Amino acid sequence: MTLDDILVEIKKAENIVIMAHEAPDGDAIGSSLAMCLMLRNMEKNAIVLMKDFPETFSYLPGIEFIKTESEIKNYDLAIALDCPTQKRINLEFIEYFENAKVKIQIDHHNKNDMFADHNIVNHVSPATAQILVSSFEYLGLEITKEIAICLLTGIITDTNGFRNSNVTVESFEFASWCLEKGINLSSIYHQSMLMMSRTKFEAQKLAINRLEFFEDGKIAFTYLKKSDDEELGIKAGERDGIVEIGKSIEGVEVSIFIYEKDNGFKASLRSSEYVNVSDVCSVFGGGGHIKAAGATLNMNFEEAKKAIIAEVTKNLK
Ligand SMILES: [Mn+2]
Repeated sequence: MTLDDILVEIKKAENIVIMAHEAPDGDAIGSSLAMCLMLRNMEKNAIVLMKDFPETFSYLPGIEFIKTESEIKNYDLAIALDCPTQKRINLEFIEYFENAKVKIQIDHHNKNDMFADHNIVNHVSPATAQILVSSFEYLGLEITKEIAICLLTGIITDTNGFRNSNVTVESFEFASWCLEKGINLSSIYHQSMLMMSRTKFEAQKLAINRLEFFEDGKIAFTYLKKSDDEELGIKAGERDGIVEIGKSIEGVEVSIFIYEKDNGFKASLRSSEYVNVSDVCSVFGGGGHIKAAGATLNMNFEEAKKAIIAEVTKNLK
């Protein structure tokens, strides 16, 4: 299960399907498109199966290879990116993963269940895109300008704009290499991190107004309900970044953001210094990274709020 084995599998395959976790973020989209463009440069028939990605990412090269359905049923190779467990692949696409002759996954999540035939998992990498940078370099595959823009987007978004403590020397080295290549880093930073739709702004405004502090200001909590989605017209990705707001406030160790889904609430957690929010989320069957994690709470609002705050409080000590 080395990178060389993966290259062998890629060379053998003709039709390749790529997918990432549902509700795709910048790393999921950027990594998928980078992989797709690389495979197409190798004369492979590759597509990305993905839906509900934020429109602010439509500047990414290769966006035309993102499809929501596939004519091919049995792919030679399926590649899952940025996805810690098979369960997080969009249900509509899971059959294409299951039916593929060979399955590969490349990921950086803390609790990955090694669900593929070949698993490349690096917990300390800040982004799947960054694993792809070193993998492509190791395999001697050319990172074109288009591919680099996708990879850079993944690294920028998953490090929260180079601000999270997961950022590494390699993140900056790649950014610097992109600058040397003439890529407009400032414009990509702006489009991937700062640009927001009007609706996203309204959602943030509402979440800020509702933000409450607990445990002497060490916990920040806010939420959005389904009725807010309907009222404001909130779409996929437009809740991204809300959880970061609480984390930026002085004295806050853990920021919690929950939003209503069909069967309960999805919780997003961020910590600043010492709380392992991946552990907190695993109590509810979720997971993620030490300082950024999530879980689904199959409860009503009051129960969900109480349960998640109680679990975080336990971990503050
Ligand atoms: Mn990621």
